[in-house]
Amino acid sequence: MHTDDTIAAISTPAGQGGIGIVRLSGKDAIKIADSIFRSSKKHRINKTRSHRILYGHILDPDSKEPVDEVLISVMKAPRTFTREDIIEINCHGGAVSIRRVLQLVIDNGARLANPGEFTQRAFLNGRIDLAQAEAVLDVINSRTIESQKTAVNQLKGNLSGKIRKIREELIDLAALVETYIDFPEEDMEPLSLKDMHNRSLKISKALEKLIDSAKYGLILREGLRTAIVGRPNVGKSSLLNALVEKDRAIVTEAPGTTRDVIEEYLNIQGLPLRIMDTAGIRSVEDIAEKEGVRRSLKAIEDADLVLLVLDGSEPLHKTDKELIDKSKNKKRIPVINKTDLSQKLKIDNLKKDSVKISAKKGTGLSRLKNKIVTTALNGNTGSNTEAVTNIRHVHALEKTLASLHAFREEMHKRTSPEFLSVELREALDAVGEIIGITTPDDILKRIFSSFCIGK
Ligand SMILES: Nc1nc2c(ncn2[C@@H]2O[C@H](COP(=O)(O)OP(=O)(O)OP(=O)(O)O)[C@@H](O)[C@H]2O)c(=O)[nH]1
Ligand SMILES: [Mg+2]
Repeated sequence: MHTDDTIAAISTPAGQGGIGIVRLSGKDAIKIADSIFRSSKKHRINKTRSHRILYGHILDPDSKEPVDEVLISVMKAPRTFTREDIIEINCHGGAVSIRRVLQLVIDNGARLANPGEFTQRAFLNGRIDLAQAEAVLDVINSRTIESQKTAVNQLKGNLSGKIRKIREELIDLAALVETYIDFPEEDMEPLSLKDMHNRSLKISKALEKLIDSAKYGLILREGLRTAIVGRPNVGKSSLLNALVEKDRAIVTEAPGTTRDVIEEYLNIQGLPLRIMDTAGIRSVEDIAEKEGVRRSLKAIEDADLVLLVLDGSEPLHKTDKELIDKSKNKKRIPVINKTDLSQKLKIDNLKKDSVKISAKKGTGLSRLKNKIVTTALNGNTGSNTEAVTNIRHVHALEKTLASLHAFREEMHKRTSPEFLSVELREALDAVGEIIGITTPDDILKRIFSSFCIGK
């Protein structure tokens, strides 16, 4: 990884907009910008104080033709996002003018940035740690206020602070163990064994608490995968449309209308849902419908939550029973639809968890929404904007926890301090991966390559 060159990219989304920003970072950012910028007051960027904005024109240095009228933000190292000199050229937001400016910047010595390379430099130059860098992406990608708040907290360093504290406690514990390696003639006393045991338990508790918060946090970040399933014609697509409040899926009186999985996003009380309408399940010969049924069964498997739709106006079918069975190990809400018609359905054992609705008339929907939130969060209703939201972090926390567990086991077996110290070293490495202290290069690469260009 070399950071001695100057990178440039368009940092605003493609398409037309009021403004578009070309961003530069690196040791030649100011020189390059000066070579194509003319201010009417003859201001030079290199003579300008940091954190100022200059007005002027970008000129083609060969033809001296004006390319665009711009504002230039000047941010000089080290008080910048990347800790390098940063120049942001605010152009007009059309596709042509911003691309011409980018091309000029490249012609004059900058290199096109890789995805996430600005953030990567911020990380490599110690401006933010890895968990904060990941939070940058989460802020951009968040879909609800709750998930955005959680991402901003992580960006502020709240999670990193907790991780650093755990690391420090692990280092203290490791130091205790090391004393017995350094003075082998001293036997490990019961008192200090107890102390080490208690310290490691305390760290494990903190880890468990973080892992626990991820149950909510992962949903917050990824969206709760919710599958609407049921046999044909029970009103699954009608339910999807009612929930998202638009005519998203086709509804007809003919069974077998939906053939493919239709996905929509929905925000219920801050809980992001990826809600999927599926093909009605029955045994069929039609090839396309058969494939649809296969996908529906897969959707049940993959779902975090299953909305099992039953037709209240008909007795329970064999297929209903099969679906009740197929989804029994899932978080599931039986939804009894068509309650506007006379009711013939009998489901004694599922009744208490079920919610009655009429997708057609729009009744019972707010009760269903409440039930979705409580079922999804398992009573964990407190909005926890400090939650761990990243599966990579969860894995690292679990690895740390496992090493600490092994540490205590070995301690009880009176294993020699050298071996105990190995377990703690592993715990330290695992927890350090979260903030980028011990993260392998390939993982770093993967993380930053998932960013957009210009971030
Ligand atoms: N009376 C009444 N009819 C409903 C209700 N919900 C849906 N329907 C009707 O039931 C029929 C089937 O609705 P869909 O939403 O297409 O059913 P589906 O489960 O998606 O069906 P497939 O895609 O074929 O599996 C349509 O004629 C709807 O108008 C309801 O609450 N009450
Ligand atoms: Mg349908």
